[in-house]
Amino acid sequence: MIWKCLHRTLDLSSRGEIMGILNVTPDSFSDGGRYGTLDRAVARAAQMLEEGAAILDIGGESTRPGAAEVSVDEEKTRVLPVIERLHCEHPEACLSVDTSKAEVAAAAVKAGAEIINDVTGFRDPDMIAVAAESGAGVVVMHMKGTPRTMQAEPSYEDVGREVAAFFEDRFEALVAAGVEKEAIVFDPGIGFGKTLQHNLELLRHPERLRVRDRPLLLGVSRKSFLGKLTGTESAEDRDWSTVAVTSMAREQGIALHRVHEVRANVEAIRMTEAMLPGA
Ligand code: HH2
Repeated sequence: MIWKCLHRTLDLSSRGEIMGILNVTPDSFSDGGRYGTLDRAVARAAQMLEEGAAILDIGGESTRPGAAEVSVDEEKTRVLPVIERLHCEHPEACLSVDTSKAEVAAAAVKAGAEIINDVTGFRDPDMIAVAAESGAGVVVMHMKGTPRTMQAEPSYEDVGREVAAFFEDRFEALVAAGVEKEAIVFDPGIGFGKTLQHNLELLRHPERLRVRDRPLLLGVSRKSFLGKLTGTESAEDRDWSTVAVTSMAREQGIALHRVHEVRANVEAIRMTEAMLPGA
């Protein structure tokens, strides 16, 4: 199983990869404001690469429920200098931009990003056009509603079926617009318009989310459902429960993991891979 991302191809057939989160926002739920200056963001990125992240996901707008909206210009001002500098100083890193805005995505790819991670799942035709024209890898995430509305009593008849149907629909739209099949990765969007039970149902049956044989990416890192199950109030105390999910998800075949704490999750996937039958 491969993932084509602009200038490189990741081979995920027997090796998963960690995507380190770099939020250059003042208000992200667990690390908001921490990497707000260029030097601090670049230093954090270097640390994550050192710890084994193959991909860095740079985001300039928080998606937490009720977060303030950010203009195109503001988002560009936040993410582009970081991407430009990382592209120059760490050409080995595969850079991803976490955005739902086509203009930001296009500028980020120009600046050196090779992946577009869109939490709205490429519902905007302009985003699809940027993906097709650029040749970037794409992360199609499922979200019910918008960040503002998503946690207002989300309900599904069958969450797994609905998420898989969304992936199928987006796959058709992206491929019809000229995006290569091998550039597409799917993400069930844990916590995006989902209750605790919906999140658990998705995690129990990742095989139901496997659409068109494309890899899955999972973003559970420090999310509130972990706190509900383990009683950890503070997001930073949820790294151990994150690692537990990463290990099990890797065992179930999920290759890509978007996390804040890189080293522990890299070790988790390498250990799991070593124990898989036939390794
Ligand atoms: N989760 C968040 C943001 N982007 N992208 C993908 N593909 N999958 C996810 O699960 C996902 C995502 C939310 O987490 P975080 O970036 O830590 O917080 P915030 O949105 O507040 O910046």
